[in-house]
Amino acid sequence: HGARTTGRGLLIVFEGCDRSGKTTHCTRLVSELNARFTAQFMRFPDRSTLVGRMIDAYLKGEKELDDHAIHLLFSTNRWEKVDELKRALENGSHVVVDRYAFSGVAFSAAKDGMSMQWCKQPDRGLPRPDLVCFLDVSPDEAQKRGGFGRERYEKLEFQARVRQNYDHLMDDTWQIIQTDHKTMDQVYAEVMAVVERTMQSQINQKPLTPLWP
Ligand code: FDM
Repeated sequence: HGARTTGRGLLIVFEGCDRSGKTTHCTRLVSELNARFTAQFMRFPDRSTLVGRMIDAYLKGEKELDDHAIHLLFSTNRWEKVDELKRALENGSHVVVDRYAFSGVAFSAAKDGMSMQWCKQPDRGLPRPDLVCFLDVSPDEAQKRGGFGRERYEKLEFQARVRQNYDHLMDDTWQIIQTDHKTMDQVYAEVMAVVERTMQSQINQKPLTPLWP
């Protein structure tokens, strides 16, 4: 059966600020991986669940929630999907995830009075990704790409604080891909290169470990 994986699939997470191109590259990666393996797409927040609908209302400004409460809902939204996620990986499917616990911490901790340490706690124990693809975009470039939409966090100064928080979450599973002044295809080629490298390093099938060490 050729290139099909025999062990667990890879957990590949995409992170980055708004307008970094995460969703575009996630979608393309899933379809290209599916030509050679089995791959599945997930995204957080998953707005289709009951909890996800509350998050959606919050992001659209239709609902007010305490900063701690919305943080815990974002985390709950991941925990309600963790069985599905683990099952897919154990069945040998790669899973490509558009935002994960790192967004949870980077965004919530950008608010006054919310510490990184407090924010990390509810996501402790989630499966740790094999690769975090961080798509970096400068605020200037993000503006040029059509500016920000109307959702709650889509403001320049807030995004700058989020970007700083990401710096504190990076470890050796992260690959930073600069997207400024590059075409979609150029960025995608870099994404594919780091995914291929991760596949090589996962050839001896390291088991899943929990966040955060
Ligand atoms: N976001 C996303 C959070 O604040 N916490 C989280 O845990 C997650 C997963 O939700 F502004 C924020 C990030 C973004 C918003 O994300 C919606 P999408 O990717 O634009 O749907």
